[in-house]
Amino acid sequence: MIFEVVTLFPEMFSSVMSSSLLGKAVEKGALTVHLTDPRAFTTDKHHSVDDTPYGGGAGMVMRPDPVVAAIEAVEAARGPAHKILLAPTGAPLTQPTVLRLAALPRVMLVCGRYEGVDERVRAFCDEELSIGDYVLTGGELAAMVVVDAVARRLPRVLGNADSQLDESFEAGLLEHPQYTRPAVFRGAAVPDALVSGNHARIRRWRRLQSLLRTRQRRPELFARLALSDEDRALLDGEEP
Ligand code: 4GS
Repeated sequence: MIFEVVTLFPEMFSSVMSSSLLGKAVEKGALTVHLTDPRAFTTDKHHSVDDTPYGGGAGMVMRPDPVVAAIEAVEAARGPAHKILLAPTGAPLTQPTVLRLAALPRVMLVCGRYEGVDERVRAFCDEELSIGDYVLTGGELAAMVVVDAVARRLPRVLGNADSQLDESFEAGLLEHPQYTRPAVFRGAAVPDALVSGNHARIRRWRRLQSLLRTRQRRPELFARLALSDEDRALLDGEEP
């Protein structure tokens, strides 16, 4: 899949895109990332990409003309893309959204800077996503989060082992606890079920842990679950 990133700071992407799993995905050709700098589309002698807000106030706003010129140049050069603006006003990024994006051939990520982008840029994008309720200095880190989460769901990027690991989250559950050696660490032993060798018992233990954790830590996710008869039986056994 191809990501088109529109950013005033393309250099921010180099280490992330060449490291570990993402680097391998790029080497294999499973993932391509093109970077386009709106500053290259400025027409004034100072190459201005920001300006003061109409109506006054602190900070600067990203001008719409260089951003929209960059968006249009990318599509003219390489074809249409599903265009996403990263901003705190967007819909929250969730794993279902990640899976939806992983099925698209070309996704454009538009990164804002300063106090934000001119409102008129939104009309040139297909959707707006937020990575969480906090304020970043730019949309670049948010765009890298999207690339990372989407890339690991592409065929040829990870082994199936990992797709299975994600299934609980994709089903709206938190992951169960994980353990590796040593069997006892600073007095804390690995739970009996996991060293029992009984695969049905292990599966039930993990399922119950996922359910308990989700109910405890993310009640809003738990409320939306469609519990199976086995889920109810596991939870009933926990609280007689
Ligand atoms: C986010 C966020 C963000 C907002 C960009 C202020 C610079 C900044 N983008 N999810 N202007 N949270 N963007 O904080 O996506």
